[in-house]
Amino acid sequence: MPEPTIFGKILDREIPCHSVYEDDHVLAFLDVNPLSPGHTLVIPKERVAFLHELSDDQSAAIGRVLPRIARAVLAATGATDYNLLQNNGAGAHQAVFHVHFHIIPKLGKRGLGVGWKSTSLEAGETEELVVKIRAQL
Ligand code: DGP
Repeated sequence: MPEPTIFGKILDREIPCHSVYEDDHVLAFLDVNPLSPGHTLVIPKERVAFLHELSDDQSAAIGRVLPRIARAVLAATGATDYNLLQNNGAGAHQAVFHVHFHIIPKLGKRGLGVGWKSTSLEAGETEELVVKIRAQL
């Protein structure tokens, strides 16, 4: 068995958290280092590192409650804007290798800062990618 992640330990009640929601498949709790007040983490109880490893059932369970938890965070903080962030892999800033969704209220300057350096693709690259991705689905 792999060593449990910090979120596995939270699920096992080995370490505490400020829980705001729980059901049979999902736990949500406040981030210990929030980018803004109300920064909440929503995790599946299934212990996998990356979103693409998550079962359809657990994906559905998370999808079902994310908007509800987001509404509660907005109502509690007074925020109207927020980011939903989900990092996969160390190169994509993932630090805890248990799937998690961040709900991050934008409150003035507090919240997620995004560097969005958009690019464009070479001629034909888009069509090629569509073919390749569709072939995998
Ligand atoms: P990420 O970079 O997407 O893997 O974000 C991991 C987040 O988890 C980060 O915002 C801090 C938070 N975090 C790490 N350890 C703990 C913990 O022990 N308790 C809580 N509540 N949050 C944690």
